[in-house]
Amino acid sequence: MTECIFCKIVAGEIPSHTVYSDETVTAFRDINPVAPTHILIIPNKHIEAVSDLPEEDEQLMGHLFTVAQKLAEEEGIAESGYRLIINNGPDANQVVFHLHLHLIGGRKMKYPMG
Ligand code: DGP
Repeated sequence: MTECIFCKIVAGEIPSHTVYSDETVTAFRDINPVAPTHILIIPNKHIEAVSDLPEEDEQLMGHLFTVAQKLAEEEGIAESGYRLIINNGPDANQVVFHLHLHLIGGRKMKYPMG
């Protein structure tokens, strides 16, 4: 798993602007933000995509969302709203194959995307 860029971020081997971390989850600012707040929330363990999520990690997925909720409060976007996105596979343009939840907010977004 050493070639995974997000595993390297978790390990502190490459720099990131980390905004949250605990034993199971790390969150850091996206290198290419599409909105004033754009944070990636990832499991520390390597899971490639939702398609590969083991049933035993259901709780871990829930934790990604409660971390998102906490970060949205900290970013001041809990009231104005935010979008949570998980891209899964080629048609969804998943680029990094380490499961991640995008937390995007701080501007009015188009519906359904953009
Ligand atoms: P996705 O299409 O869901 O796989 O999005 C991957 C996101 O990861 C994309 O918005 C850019 C971001 N990203 C890729 N490499 C790095 C990196 O090295 N550092 C940070 N902070 N973000 C990265």
